[in-house]
Amino acid sequence: MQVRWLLLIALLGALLFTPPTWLPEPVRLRLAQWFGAGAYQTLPASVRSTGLDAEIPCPEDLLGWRDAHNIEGVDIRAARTCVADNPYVIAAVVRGTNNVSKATLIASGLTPDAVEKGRDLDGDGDPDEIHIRLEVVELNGGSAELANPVTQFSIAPGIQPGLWVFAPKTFGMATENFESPRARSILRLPSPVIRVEQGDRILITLENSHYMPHTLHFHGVDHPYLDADGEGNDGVPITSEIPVMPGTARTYNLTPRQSGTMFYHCHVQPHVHIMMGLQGLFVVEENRPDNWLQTLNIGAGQVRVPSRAVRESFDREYDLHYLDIDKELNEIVQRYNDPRLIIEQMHRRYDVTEARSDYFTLNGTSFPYTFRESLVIVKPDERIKLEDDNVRAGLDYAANVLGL
Ligand SMILES: [Cu+2]
Repeated sequence: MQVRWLLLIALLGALLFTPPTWLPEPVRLRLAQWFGAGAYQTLPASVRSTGLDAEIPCPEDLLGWRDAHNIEGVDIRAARTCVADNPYVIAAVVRGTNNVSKATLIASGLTPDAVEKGRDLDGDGDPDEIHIRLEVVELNGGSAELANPVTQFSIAPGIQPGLWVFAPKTFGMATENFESPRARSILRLPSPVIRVEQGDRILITLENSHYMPHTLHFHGVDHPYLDADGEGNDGVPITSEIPVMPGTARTYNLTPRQSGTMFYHCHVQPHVHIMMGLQGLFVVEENRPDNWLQTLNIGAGQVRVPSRAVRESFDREYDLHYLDIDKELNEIVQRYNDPRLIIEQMHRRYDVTEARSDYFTLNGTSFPYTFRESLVIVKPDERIKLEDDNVRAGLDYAANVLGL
């Protein structure tokens, strides 16, 4: 009798740790996330019981996210890095979150309206009406109840500066499971790369889920100063508009005519909000027939569904997002919980002319995590396209701080 019970418990345990393949995909993903071998072992050193455990340099790819996939008819290339993006997110943003199955949507964590794709206006086989919804998420913020920051995103082992990021609209919890304080993979630094096609009619709604006012400003992207209703469309308070207040939303609209790599960011108190992480790449791809784009690249890095124009001339494409972090600024949200005190410290006391670069990040992480997911891997004679925001960020920063 007892042996039978032990066998049953062992069998249940084995099922939870390695969910069988005949279970539906979303169920398997949930089991793997909650009970899988990777659920507990990759916590950053700062939240472990002992400080002596070493982190695994290259965690096992339990969910198979590194492999090439075909999901919803979308060919997603293999990632050669240790840590890769969720392929269900990629499939959902290529097809549109309004066009994929519920199973894919659930596995992606995105809401049905996160990236809506509509009509094909020029009849060339791809959607030209795109509606993106972004929220604002705080990572590594302070909590009156907990000793460690919430929701955690480590830029390097044990290094968790306070961050604000634009994030795609998601459902469910911000952490990866009930036990873990870590942010789920879709919520991270940097803000997602937004990728659109020349001539697309783009609507981008900022749903301000944060306790501070923010806006969206599309730097270098060709867009009208006011929208069709005469409302602010440039994101610059107070000249163009009143900021998007906490709990409210505003939709910006644009039809970019020029292709290129641009930059988007919040324009409220930009000398600090941009440096907190509210900035991302905005890439306008050349118009091609049947050009289904990876509208969001979460965490930047390899573009696993490159555009037609990129595939014509390059073997692979990587987005490179650089951000340097000043501890003095980024720790403010960990030291204070009252938004009034955060505003006072950040907007009045913090002196940006004395800013220091304590950490440098590439695609949201610093060494040694850059080895996990930011490597650009090249074989002899390959042609690789690199999209990078370094010059844009520098110019934009200078323009904002020096009033240029
Ligand atoms: Cu802001």
